[in-house]
Amino acid sequence: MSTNTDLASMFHTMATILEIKGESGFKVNANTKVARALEDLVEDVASIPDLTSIPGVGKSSATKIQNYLKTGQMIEFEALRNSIPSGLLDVMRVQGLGPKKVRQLWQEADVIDIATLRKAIDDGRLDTLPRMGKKTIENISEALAFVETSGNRTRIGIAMPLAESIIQSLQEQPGITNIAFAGSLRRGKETIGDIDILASTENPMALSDAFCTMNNVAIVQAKGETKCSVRLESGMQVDLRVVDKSKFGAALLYFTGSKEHNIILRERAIKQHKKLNEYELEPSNTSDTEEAIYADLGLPFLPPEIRENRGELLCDQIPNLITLQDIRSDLHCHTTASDGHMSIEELAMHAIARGYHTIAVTDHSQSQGQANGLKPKRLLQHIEAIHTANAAIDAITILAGSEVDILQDGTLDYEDELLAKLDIVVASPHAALSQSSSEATARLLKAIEHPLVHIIGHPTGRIINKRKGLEPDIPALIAAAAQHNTALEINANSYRLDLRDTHLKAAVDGGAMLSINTDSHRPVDFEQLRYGILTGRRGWLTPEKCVNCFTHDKLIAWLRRN
Ligand code: DGT
Ligand code: CA
Ligand code: CA
Ligand code: ZN
Repeated sequence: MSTNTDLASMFHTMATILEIKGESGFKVNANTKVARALEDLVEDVASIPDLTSIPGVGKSSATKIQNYLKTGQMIEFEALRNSIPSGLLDVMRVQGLGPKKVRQLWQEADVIDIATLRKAIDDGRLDTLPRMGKKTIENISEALAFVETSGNRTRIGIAMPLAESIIQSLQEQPGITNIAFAGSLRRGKETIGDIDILASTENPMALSDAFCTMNNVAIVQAKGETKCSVRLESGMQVDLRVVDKSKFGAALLYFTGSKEHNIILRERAIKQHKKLNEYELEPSNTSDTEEAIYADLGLPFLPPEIRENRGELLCDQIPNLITLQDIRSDLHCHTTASDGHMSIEELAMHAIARGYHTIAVTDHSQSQGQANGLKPKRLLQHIEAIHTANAAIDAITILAGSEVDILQDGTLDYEDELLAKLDIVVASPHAALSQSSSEATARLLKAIEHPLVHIIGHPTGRIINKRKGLEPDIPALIAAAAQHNTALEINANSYRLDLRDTHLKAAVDGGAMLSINTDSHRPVDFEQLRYGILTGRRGWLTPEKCVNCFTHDKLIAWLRRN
């Protein structure tokens, strides 16, 4: 379905560029309309014989779409993109800058990208522009700093604890009846644009005062009884919306999104001659909870993580998505033998405290010099030590494993004879992460097909906001993993979340087994499991498909499958 999304984003971009160029509202709207129509489309656009049958798509747009489907290119899109300085679209990423302001900055202050915007602010060029007050320039400067330093999206591992602590502190306020976070955070996305908090209270003033004076607030951008916006010192933007208690469900549903999910829900309501918006579902009296609204629309409760318009309204039964409680083992962890900070026994104690029946010790292999990877002789001693600890501790099974490097050409970092002595083998790529897609595919396929490999650890090696990682042919990997009964990992660490949600959904649909592991090096790392679970849920993962949810005996049988 990515064609629909790709095309929608192209039409949105064309609308934006036309607006930056000062073209007529009619032209801009026509493109926006097509973009929205493509976003709403349930079936693949390529499967529709007559594109003008899509509401909002006229003859000329249909031709553009057809050409794109045929050639993978859209001449009009390329031409438009080349008609303005390419950096102007980056300037659009600065919070608070829309196409009209960007046009003004471009035409009247020679701003063509992020760098020239900063220069224009610094040399005072903006001070004399009309409709550009001191406060506006300050806000732009603040927002720009965020784009310059951290990109504009925050890892969920940062945003989630932040939102939870904000909610915890606001919960104490007098008169609060409901408070929750919504938005991409509630949907468990790997990165968060801003934090959306929703509350009902009998004392709105007390709540907005408390919110705007939290000690990590850098600037208050808006303060009212129904909406407040602040930017935290970390650069994170947080919005608070206050709604009537009787409408809390409708508002929570709306602000949880995704936008795409809202659109298909609203259409369903319209078909039933009802009206759904951010305030309520009309005409029924069901707006206080999400459950009631879904039920009224003839739907089961849809977990926030799958509200992405990826088929959630179309399936007969929503699968029983994986939860934290389903996890019974962690199969990728490090000790002081390589670059971890726990002994084998400490690792075991943490796993016991979490109620696991099994923990795998998987230290790094020999070529990971900087991580103190184990040479074969040290690995043999380590296996001994792990087996001894396992015999001494009754409450848990400790598996002797390795996180063996998948070398550039797909061979593994130990001989098969040594790998065969291990209870579990997690094979991961660490180096050569910028090789070509076809090389990466061949490399990973070789590891997946290897009879001694159980799990492919963080398959692409990406680091969120920092490193793209490998870009293998994911469907090919999934097919091979399903065939060879090799599990693909969701590395729960919020820097990784690799496999990512969309790949994971394909893996689930493709019949591959998955494994959610924390890759713990320190005790606190175990806490990252929740992000792996959220990602799993976003990929529609059920416990049956996740080896970490197996009973002890089933897991051991799976490990010995070859
Ligand atoms: P983010 O913050 O970029 O990570 O993503 P979200 O999903 O949190 O988006 P945000 O913060 O812009 O808006 C929160 C929710 O509000 C969003 O998920 C759906 C809803 N929403 C926002 N704008 C629109 C809109 O134009 N149409 C509809 N139907 N819903 C919207
Ligand atoms: Ca948001
Ligand atoms: Ca927001
Ligand atoms: Zn690791």
